Amino acid sequence: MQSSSATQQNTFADDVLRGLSSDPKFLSSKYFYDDEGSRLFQEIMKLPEYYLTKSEFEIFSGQTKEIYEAFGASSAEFDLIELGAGDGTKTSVLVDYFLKQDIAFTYVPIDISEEALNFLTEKFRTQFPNLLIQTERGDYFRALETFKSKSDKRKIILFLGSNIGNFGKAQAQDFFVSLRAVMNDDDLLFIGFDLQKDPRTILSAYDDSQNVTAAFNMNLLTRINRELGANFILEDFSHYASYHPIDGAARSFLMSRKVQTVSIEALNKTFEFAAWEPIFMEISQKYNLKMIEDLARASGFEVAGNFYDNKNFYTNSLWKPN
Ligand code: AVI
Repeated sequence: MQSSSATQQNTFADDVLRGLSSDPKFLSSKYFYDDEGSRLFQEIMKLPEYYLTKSEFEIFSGQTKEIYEAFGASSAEFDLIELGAGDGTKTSVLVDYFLKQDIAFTYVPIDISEEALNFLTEKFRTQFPNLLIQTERGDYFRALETFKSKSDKRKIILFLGSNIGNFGKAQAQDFFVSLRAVMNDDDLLFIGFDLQKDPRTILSAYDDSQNVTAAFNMNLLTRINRELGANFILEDFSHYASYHPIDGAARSFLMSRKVQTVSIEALNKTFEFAAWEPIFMEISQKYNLKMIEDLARASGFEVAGNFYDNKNFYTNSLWKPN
């Protein structure tokens, strides 16, 4: 039997093979987050151009009481479930407020990464010694199912950080349909959506002046070199970001600056690149309110309320099953 890390390696190799054999070529942004990628994402969140994290934090810190009330958090004991552990900065604002209201709840971060869960648990245990924490490791749906068999309390599920934006439209709907299937009628879902706005504001969030986003994308080539024995020369690729105001999608590409051949040992294969051929790296979908409402309805939910930052750059949308 393969160890789980060997299995993960195969999936990575399979996905790289599929992506680089396609026309147009693509790589999945879910592989951005090795140690260096996670560090670079922390840097991105601090960039002046990357407004998303600041907007969501402003909502959480400026409207904590309103969010608490909308959750109906005082009525009965509940589980506060977070999909994707993150660094907990936004969630800690809610947790702090909830603890001060003296309500009974358990915080349940779910993540595929053991390290991310350990980091967050450590941080929250120090910050909130009285908080009940139960971690679930694994993919979101399986972990939710497992957790459901351990607790029959009402569930409030957080999916923050505009992570839904990294799914295409059909994939986003499939995701919410699957989530609805494991939710009870009185559970709630609280989602972070980045909103459509001045295209220049969006574009500069993905094309920052310090080139951190470029390094974040390039790091996936470094990861493929290291883990799959490839020979990508980073200088022969350049990062290109676009925003398309009709479909509301920001997209990142790595452009091959010249005709070149890259070989990947683990795949026993070479890949040809034409001059200025793109590798599609990531979608960051931006929403408007109609898109959010349509998506909720199509996935078996209705929008119970939206919370906005002062600039209307971002919304945290509260959905209930219908
Ligand atoms: C994690 N995700 C929501 C980020 C985004 O905005 O799409 C990832 C990212 N890519 C480039 N900058 C940030």
